[in-house]
Amino acid sequence: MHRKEDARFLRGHGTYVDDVTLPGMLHGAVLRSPYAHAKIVSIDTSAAEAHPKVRAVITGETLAGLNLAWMPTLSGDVQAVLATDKVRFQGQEVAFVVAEDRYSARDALELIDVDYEALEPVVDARKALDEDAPVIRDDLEGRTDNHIFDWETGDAARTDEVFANAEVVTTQDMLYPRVHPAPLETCGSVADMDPITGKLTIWTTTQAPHAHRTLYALVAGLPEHKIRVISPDIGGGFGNKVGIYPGYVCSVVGSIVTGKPVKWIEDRSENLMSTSFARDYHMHGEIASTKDGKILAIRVKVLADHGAFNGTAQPTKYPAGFFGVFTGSYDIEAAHASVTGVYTNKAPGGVAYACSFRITEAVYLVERLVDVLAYDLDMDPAQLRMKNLLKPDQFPYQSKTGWEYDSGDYPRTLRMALDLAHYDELRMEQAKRRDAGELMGIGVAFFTEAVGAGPRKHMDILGLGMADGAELRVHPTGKAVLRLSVQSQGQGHETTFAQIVAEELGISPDDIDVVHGDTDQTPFGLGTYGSRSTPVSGAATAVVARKVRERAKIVASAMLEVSPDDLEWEKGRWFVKGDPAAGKSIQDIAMAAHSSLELPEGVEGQLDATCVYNPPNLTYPFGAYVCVVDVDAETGQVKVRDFVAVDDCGVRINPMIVEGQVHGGLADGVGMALMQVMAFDEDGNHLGGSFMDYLLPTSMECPSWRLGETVTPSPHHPIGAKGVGESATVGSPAAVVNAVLDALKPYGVRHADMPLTPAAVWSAAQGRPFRT
Ligand code: PCD
Repeated sequence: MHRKEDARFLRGHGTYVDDVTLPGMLHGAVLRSPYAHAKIVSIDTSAAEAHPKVRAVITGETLAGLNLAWMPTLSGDVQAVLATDKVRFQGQEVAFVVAEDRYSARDALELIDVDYEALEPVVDARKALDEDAPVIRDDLEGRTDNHIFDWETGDAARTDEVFANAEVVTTQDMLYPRVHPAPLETCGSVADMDPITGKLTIWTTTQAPHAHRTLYALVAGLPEHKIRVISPDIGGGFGNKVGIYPGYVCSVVGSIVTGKPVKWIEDRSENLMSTSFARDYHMHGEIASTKDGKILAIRVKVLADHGAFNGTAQPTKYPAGFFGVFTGSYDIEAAHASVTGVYTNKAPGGVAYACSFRITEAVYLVERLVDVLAYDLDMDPAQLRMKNLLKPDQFPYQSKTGWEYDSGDYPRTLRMALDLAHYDELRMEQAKRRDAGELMGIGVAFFTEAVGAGPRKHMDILGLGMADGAELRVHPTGKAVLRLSVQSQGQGHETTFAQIVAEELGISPDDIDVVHGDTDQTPFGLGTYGSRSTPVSGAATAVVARKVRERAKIVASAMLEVSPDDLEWEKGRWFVKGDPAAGKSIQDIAMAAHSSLELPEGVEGQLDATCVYNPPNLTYPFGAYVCVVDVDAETGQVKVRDFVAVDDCGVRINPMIVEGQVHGGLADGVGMALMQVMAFDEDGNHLGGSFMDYLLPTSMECPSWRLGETVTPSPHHPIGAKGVGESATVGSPAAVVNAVLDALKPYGVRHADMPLTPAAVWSAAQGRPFRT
């Protein structure tokens, strides 16, 4: 089925936040810090206030008066909305100007005079805990260092024991560099405080409208029923739009102060420099095995750079997200990880950019370690994986770090990927090319993800449990409207969620309207990220449709004058067992439910139902990827020649959408592996503030993806579906990096960090003899 929403998107009729225009609307702009670390001595706003088109200038001091200068982050830290004492990263929000138009607002920023006293910045996370490192968060009482948290998982003693007795121990340091979700649409909001009703309406770029509303209520003390958050069409989220940014809060304050609606839309550089980054994990990994390649244990120490405020996104109990799945897809004896988080003078974040809370880092770690082990043992990396993959009869599988993988047949999926790629022939071709002095690499990666957060008893964000809802109304004529707590940013929910209802009730998906992204119109829920919409709200949707079906059964029994027990369901109708001609369609039943028909016990006069779904477990999609690259030995340029991706996300609701999701994620992976990094100089200047410096992959750098699929339904999901939105971003970077390093093997290169730019590849191979 084609995407219903494309009818408006392809014609340019989407409505994004920047398309919202209200009568009398004013425009806001943010003044940002040029320094990574500096004391604010004074701020003079008088010249800006005198600008004829300026209506208000808001500073940290203004906000402090309202008790809004600081706001909570997703991790229970606080973040400055507008800086009062110090600036702690380049691009930090310092003042907010509200003017009659966007240009005047920007012009007036230049009239604000801020006197800064530069301080030494902490740029390298590895130096953040040095004795003499400047303390970044002196706003926090009693703070004398830049340490945020220590967290560990697994069994340290048992892991040490297995390592001590292992025949082979392989060690590798690796960096998962700081990257950015970089959605095409930047962040923004239009805030409208109605001075008469006291109702605040915010159109905003959010992946979690309900959570935002509750937070505005709690933080600003506004009554929750007087706040309406509307997340209209969103031009990509990728985790960038989960949290609340200072600009959103400023637009709200701007509207309260001026009594007019205030629009704030970020530009590209602001988005790249100040909104949530992802990754930035320095990992020291170790893998123990037997001489013939049976993996026994994995041990890892991580130093996590969280920037100036701990704004990382994850359920409360998991300060390192779901990094605990770093044991990957393998049957091992013991595992242990420890993660230390530190502050640096960089933008806050640590969002799950196409990653269910640090799973991307975890998968990269284990898949690089397995390849490094293959290198050391001189084994084929595909065979080494095959030897160690979990077997189908081990599911549900209890991992050594406490995760219960729901279902899988890993060897079948890997075999399919290798077959599709013609793996054996590729290895033969590679041998020939190496003889001819050419660099060709074949990279294999296998991943398991944990998506669909989460069981409410284990998972919450800022105290809000991670269940999600769905409401289904069936109109008298049998058309339906489904209201969801999750919010699409391009994933196609208006199509797939209608398809779930259609499948359960036999109403055409075209007759089902999906409503989302408006807190006044939808049930409460925590929103869309971590590929949780299908696992959680998708389950709620199936359950709610089944409730409607059960109500319809009771109505049908009254219509047909038989007992409900004598009815049988076929898609779209209830009929009398043994008499298929005597039946009523769901449309007939909907009309009858609203008619004067005397209804039996169990229905009140309509079919509508609601559901809040509290998932019993996460879902565990998985996949096998094979990447083939050619590397130019002279320039270091990598060309991705072929890419095979076999994904298993359980039952696929819309195969075309799933393939689109995979295509997008694979492109993401090529970007991270080969060209993207948020770099900083030693003063903390951001070096990736535009798409000229922070490179996004285009079709030019991507091959024509070749996809395969296996289907292992999730046993606990009502329709057997697992999430898929982030799978390819999680699995592909390791495949690309493994391929490039496989190409460089003749030079004796065992590891090099992402991004493998031509310069990085070229220098990795320097000084090593290789026949040409
Ligand atoms: N599906 C189907 N089947 C299955 C699964 C799934 O069909 N089995 C489909 C659904 O329904 C949707 C999609 O597919 O439509 C997806 O899903 P999921 O997986 O559930 O997910 P979601 O929740 O919906 O979403 C989310 C994701 C994420 S998370 C991300 S990053 C990204 C992805 O999604 N983002 C985005 N993808 C995408 N796409 C687009 N277009 N855009 C965007 O933005 Mo995070 O955490 O936020 O970082």
